[in-house]
Amino acid sequence: RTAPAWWTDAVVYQIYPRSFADSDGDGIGDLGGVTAHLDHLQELGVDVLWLSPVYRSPQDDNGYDISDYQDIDPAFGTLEQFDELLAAVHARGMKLVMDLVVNHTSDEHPWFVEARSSPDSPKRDWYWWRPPRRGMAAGAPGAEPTNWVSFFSGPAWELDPASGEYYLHLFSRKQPDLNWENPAVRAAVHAMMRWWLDRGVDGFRMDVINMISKAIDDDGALHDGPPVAGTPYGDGSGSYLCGPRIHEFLQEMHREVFAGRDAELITVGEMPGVTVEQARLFTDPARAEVDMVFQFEHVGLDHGPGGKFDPRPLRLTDLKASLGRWQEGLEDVGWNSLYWNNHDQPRAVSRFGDDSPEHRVASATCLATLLHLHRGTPYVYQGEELGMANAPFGSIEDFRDIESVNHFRHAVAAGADPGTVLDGLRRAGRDNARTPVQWTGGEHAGFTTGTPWIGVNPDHVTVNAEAQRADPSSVLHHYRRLIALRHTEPVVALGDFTMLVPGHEQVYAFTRRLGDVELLVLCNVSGQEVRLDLPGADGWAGTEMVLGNRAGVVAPGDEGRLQSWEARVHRRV
Ligand code: TEU
Repeated sequence: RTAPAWWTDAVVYQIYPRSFADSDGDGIGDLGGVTAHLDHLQELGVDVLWLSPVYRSPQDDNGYDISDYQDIDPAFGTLEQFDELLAAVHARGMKLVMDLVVNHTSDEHPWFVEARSSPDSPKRDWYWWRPPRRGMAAGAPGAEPTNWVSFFSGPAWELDPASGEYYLHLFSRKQPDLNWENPAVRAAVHAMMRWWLDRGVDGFRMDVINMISKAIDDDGALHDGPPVAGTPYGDGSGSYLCGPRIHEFLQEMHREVFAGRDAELITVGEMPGVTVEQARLFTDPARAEVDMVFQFEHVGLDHGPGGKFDPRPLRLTDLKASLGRWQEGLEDVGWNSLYWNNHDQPRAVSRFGDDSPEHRVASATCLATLLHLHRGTPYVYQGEELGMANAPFGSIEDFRDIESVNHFRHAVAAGADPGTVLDGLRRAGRDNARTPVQWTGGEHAGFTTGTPWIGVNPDHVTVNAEAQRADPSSVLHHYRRLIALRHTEPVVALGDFTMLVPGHEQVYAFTRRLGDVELLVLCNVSGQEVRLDLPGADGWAGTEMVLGNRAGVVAPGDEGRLQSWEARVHRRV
């Protein structure tokens, strides 16, 4: 048995640079802002920083549309500033992971510019070009090569009038999909990745990496998917999620890029729709693909019949069943990543907790404890460590995100009530996670001296890093304690996981065990006090409480009483 990988007891912190900190007063966060706040991250205790894209980009999707993989966007700084940041991160004993966005490029990337210039261009086949549907005129309604809907509303195909052909874009029309069937595309991506590793970066978070292999016929044809209710489109995910060559492509990437140096690196594949069974294959070290994946099951449980913008209440029992199945599924092979939110998801405290003044701190720290005590590598999204909440967006003009803006336009054009659509965006829109990090209670929350590119949440007056640094009972201090616990107590990283009371509607409870050491984790995921008899929890009376989020000690014999949103970790040997 080999020693556990270094990242098993690591905590990763995600930086969305645009919204982290602005150092030059243009209202957009930048690399200088990250460098200036490394103390905050070091004090938090995180081991790895994952930087959302900072490459040169027209910023149609805030940097997930890349026009030069080997340069920094001027809005974020320069390559020299990047090198300074990397050196500063390493000097503090932390690592830096880049976002790798290679399912698609920007339509302004020279590869695509060349591909578009002529059907005879040698780069033409680097993307997915197809003629109109048989018997239909280019541009006619429904003439797209397949019926696939784009993630950002409307068809996943854009007509290029010059050639009369369409190109595929699963995301925005400014994000054409690369054709991974072409070996030259793969070689170019591998070379670019090696260039970053040679520069000193410590790994990659791979954007929608399970979409790079598309199912095609022998003659190259792509196929329609089942209809999507309420739209003229179809769901193509059966053709592009974990497609036929995905494992081959990832194994090839590992051989070409990571082989020989993977022990020091961390790789995580973002994989919408991935199942536990697939994740076992992707993360089995013997297969040499990726270290861990981001799965989406638990962040889909509150999607209603109308999708993510039609949320429904989450049942705690469903959450336990889902997370529990992932714990079990990856217990003997592979590894989990653990997250509540990121730049694409609403804020955790607003979604899974309660962001009212009465419950914000307790629910944010309860959720944090619950997640970080699972087996897997936890990811903290910027501001989560402060209990930052969803934003009180007014009108559609307050939104910046292409997904939200497009959804509003399409839904309203299709006859939906604008107020209802806005409610959905307020609950689930990605901009909730993209308001500036709240450093102080002062102007623009200390994020910028200029005009922020998106509104600052007015609650920064009370919720901010400066205030929390001075308050030992703050969300920030709780995250520090949680992260420190993972670093000092091996059972947190490596212990077995056993779910308790799976049918309980309020309490999320489990044990972890490594050798003789056992932890009991009790979380009241509700605003009401609860008293429970824990089957299988005898022998915990009077045990040491190593972490808790509510004041007071537990009286012997009263272990089963949990205050609203209380979370406790007990330890015994
Ligand atoms: O997101 C992939 C993804 O499938 C979704 O989470 C997506 O953000 C959207 O919300 C679907 O409804 C990744 C990035 O994280 C995201 O920011 C990018 O917009 C997207 O890929 C395209 O690069």
